[in-house]
Amino acid sequence: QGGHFSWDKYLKETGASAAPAHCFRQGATPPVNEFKAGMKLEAQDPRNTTSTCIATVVGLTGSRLRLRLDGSDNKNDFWRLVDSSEIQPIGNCEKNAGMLQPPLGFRLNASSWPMFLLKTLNGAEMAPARIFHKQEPPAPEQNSFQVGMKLEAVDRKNPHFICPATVGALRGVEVLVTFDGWRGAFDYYCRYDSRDIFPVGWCSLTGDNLQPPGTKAVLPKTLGCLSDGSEGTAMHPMPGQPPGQRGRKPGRRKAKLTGPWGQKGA
Ligand code: MLZ
Repeated sequence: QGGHFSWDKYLKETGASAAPAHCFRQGATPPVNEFKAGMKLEAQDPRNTTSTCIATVVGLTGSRLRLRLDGSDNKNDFWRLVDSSEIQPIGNCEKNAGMLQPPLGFRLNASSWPMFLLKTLNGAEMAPARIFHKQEPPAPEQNSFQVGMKLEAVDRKNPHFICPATVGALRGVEVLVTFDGWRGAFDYYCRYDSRDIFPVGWCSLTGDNLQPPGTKAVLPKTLGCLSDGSEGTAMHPMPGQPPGQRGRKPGRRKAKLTGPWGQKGA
């Protein structure tokens, strides 16, 4: 739970502060996850958001579900919070006069979809309606993030990971999520009310495994955990670093991260 990373120590050492809870579109306590692997539900196809598909819970992590669309492959799993409005009990689509659709990349001939649907639902364990949450938490009225605030965020390139991050910039209703220790390689802009960003401490409440920061660190010069001037144990160089914007130039004053949050990438 939370690995060896300690926000307490990290915030002290970085002199940063956590974005207050009211900035986020997340409840004060994470939503209870009563789903089980194997349960089926309806989900919007993330690659074709007008389609409602059948999905199977293939994993659980904290308040999130790892979902796989029935009839799809195992390369396009996606994660949703249990209180996401993008998941519904089976039957909801039909109730609203909709039609269940094959996922983008349906592995069979389109004409076999009706029979596939019948078979996939026959005898399936359907997630009961009572374990769904009635609604998503309301969005805060405005973007009240500030540059420099810390948070926990889904790494959208590796969406099973939630990682320590910092608000890098603000752009109207958008927030630049920058991942600590990764020199920009995983950064993205999202709306301030995105469900992919969480207050500091979220993962320790849900039981999610918060990843430690990377070792391609952008650290204040005064940081107590900088030591011998050698490169840390980062996995590989990060592409796309705009010169002079973030981090150190290669070959200059490199930092080794020896803090209590560990040194391993993933
Ligand atoms: N170990 C992998 C994943 C990095 C995840 C970073 N998250 C901000 C890599 O080095 O690509």
